[in-house]
Amino acid sequence: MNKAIFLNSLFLLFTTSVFSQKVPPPRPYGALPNQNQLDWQENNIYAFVHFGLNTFTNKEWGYGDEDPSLFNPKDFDADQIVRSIKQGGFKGIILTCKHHDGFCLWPTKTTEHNITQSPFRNGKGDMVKEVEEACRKYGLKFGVYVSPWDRNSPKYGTEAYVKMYRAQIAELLSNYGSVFEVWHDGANGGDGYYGGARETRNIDRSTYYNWPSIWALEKKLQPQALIFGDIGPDLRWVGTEKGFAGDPCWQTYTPESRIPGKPPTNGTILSKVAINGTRNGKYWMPAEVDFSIRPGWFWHKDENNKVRSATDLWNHYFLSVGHGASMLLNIPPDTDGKIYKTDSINLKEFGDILYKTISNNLAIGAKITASNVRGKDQKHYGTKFLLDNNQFSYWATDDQVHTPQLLITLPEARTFDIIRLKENTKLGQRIDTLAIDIWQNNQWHFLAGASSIGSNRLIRLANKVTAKRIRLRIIKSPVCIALSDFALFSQPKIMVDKITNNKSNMSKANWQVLNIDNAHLLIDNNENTFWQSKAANFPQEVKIDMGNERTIHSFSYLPRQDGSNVGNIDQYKFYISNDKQHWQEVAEGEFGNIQSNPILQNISIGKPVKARYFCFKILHTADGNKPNIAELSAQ
Ligand code: FUL
Repeated sequence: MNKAIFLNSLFLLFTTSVFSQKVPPPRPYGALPNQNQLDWQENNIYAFVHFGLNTFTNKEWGYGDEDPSLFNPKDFDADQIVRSIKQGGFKGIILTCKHHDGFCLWPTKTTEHNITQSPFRNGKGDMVKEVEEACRKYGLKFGVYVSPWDRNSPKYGTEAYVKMYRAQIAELLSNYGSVFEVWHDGANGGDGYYGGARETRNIDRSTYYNWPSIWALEKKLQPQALIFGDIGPDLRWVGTEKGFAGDPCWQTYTPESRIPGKPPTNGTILSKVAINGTRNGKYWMPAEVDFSIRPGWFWHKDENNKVRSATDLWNHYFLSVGHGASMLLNIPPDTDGKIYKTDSINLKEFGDILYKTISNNLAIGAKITASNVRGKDQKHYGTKFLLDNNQFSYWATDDQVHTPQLLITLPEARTFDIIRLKENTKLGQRIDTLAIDIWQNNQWHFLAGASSIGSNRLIRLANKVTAKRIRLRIIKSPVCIALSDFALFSQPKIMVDKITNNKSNMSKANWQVLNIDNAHLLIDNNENTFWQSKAANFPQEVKIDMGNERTIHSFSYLPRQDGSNVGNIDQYKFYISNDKQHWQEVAEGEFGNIQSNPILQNISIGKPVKARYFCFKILHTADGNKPNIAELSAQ
C-alpha cells in the first residue's frame, strides 16, 4: 500500500467512526423516577374496591365493634367484580383488605376479628385470595389497602399493635403473589371500640408506626410494589378526594415535612402543595387521584341513583391521568358481593370511549420537522421517535437549545380535540411550558398551552379543530428537550355533546393576549387552568385580540376553580377598541361575594357593541394578592 492510499484509508476509518458515533444523551435533570415508578407510567388507571363490614352496616367508618356475623355476601362473585372493572379499562385493583374498623378480609393469624368469624363460605373463606385469583385470571394487577388505624384492636396505641400491623402487612405481602401497590391511608387515631374500651386514643403520627421501617419491610417482601402514602414514598396523595389533580401537577414533590399523616377529617383538607406538586421538587413522587364512583367509599343502597356517569368519569380521566397523575377510582361491591348494574354499565361505557379514543392516534403518518435535533443525529434523537409509541425513545435537542419548535404536517387535514404529550422521564421532568398552534387561513393560530408535561399530559380542547399543519413551541425549559410522544385523538361525538366540564363553548382559537407573555391559560377554554399575574399592584390590564370584529353583549370572568381563593378579582373596568389605540369604557363595577362563592361572573353590557379588542382592567383583588383569571370571555 502506498503512503497516499494508507493515509486516505486512515482518514476514512477516522471519519466514519467519528460520524457514526452516537452523540451523548442529554444529562438527566432533577429528581428521577425509580423503576417501579417508570412501570406505573403506562398503568396509571386502576380501581379501588372498598368492601367489608361497612357494606352491611351501611356506614363509611365502622366503630370497630361490628359483629362479624353481619358479613354475608351471599352471591359474592370475584369474577364479576374484576370483569366489570376490566371493562372500564382499568389495569389493576386495590382491595381494602382491612379498613379502619379492623375487620380483615383474609384468615389472618393476627386477630380474631376476621373473615373466619363470618358466615362467608362457612368461615372457610379468604376474600383476598378470591379477588387476587380473579385479577390474575383477567390479567389485572393486584394491590392491597391495609389501614394503619384499627378501631377494633385492644392493642391500638401500644407497641404491640404496631407489631401486629407489621405482621398483617407481612401476611398480605407473602401469601398473595405479586402485589403492585400497597396503600396506606392517612386517617389515624381517634375514638373507637378498642376491644371494649370505647375511648379516644391519639397517637403521634410522626413516630408511632415508624413508617421508614414499614416501607423497608414492604420493599423487602415485594420489591416491585409501589408504596402509596400521603407523602409517598413512591406515590403521593393528591390532597383531595374530589377526583382531580392540579394544573400544573408536577411529578416531583417536596413535602412540607417527611412525616406522614393527614387528619381524620380526611378529604376536607386540600394541600396546595400536593395538588400541584413542586416544580424542581426534591423527590420523584407523582400524585394519585383517589375518588369514588359514588358519593361514599362503601356501597349504600340510597346512592344507587348517584353513580358517576361515563361522561363524568371521562372528565375526571383528563383531570387525573391527563395531568400526569393516576386515576384510582373506587368501585364498591354491593351487599350481594357484586358490582351493582348501574356502576357496571357506566364503567363499560367509559371503557369503550377510552379504548375507541386512544386506539386511533391521528398523528400517525405525520411528517415532523424540528428546529433542532441533538447533534443533527436523526438516528438516535430524531422526530420519528415522537410517533413510535415508546415512552422512552425520544426527540432531543442540543444542550443549549431550550425553546425549539416542531412543525407537524399531517398527511391530510384531520379533526381532533385531544393532544397527548410525554417526556422521557428517565431524564427527569424538563419542560415548563409549551404552546400548540394550528395553521388556518394562512396564518398560525394559538390553540392550547400546557405547563408540566412529564410522563403523560393530555390537553382536551373545548371544540374539535381540523388542521393539516400544527406547530409545537416549547416556551420555557431550564434544559434541552427530551420529548417522547406527540399524539392526536378525537373523542367520540357523543362525549363532545355531553361534556359539561367546559362551560364555555365559544371558540377562542383565534384569540390572543396582547400585552402579557405566557398568559394563554386565561383564554384556553379550560376552567381548571388559570393565569396568575406576577404583580400585586393595581390597576393591571389584560388586553385581548379576538381575531375579528364581533358584537359583544356581555363579558365574563371566572376565578380559579381549584379551591383556593387567593387573588380573586373583585373590582374591574371593561373597555373595547377597534384599533388597539382608542379604548372606550363600557362597564365598571364589583364582583360581590366572590370570596365565599367563586363562580362565573357574567356582566352584561347595557347596549351591544361591536369590537375586535377588549381590555379587562383589574382594580382590586378581594385579598390584595396577585390576581388570577381562570377564563376571560366576551360574547
Ligand atoms: C381514607 C379513608 O378514611 C376512607 O374511608 C377511604 O378508605 C379513603 C380511600 O381513604 O383515608
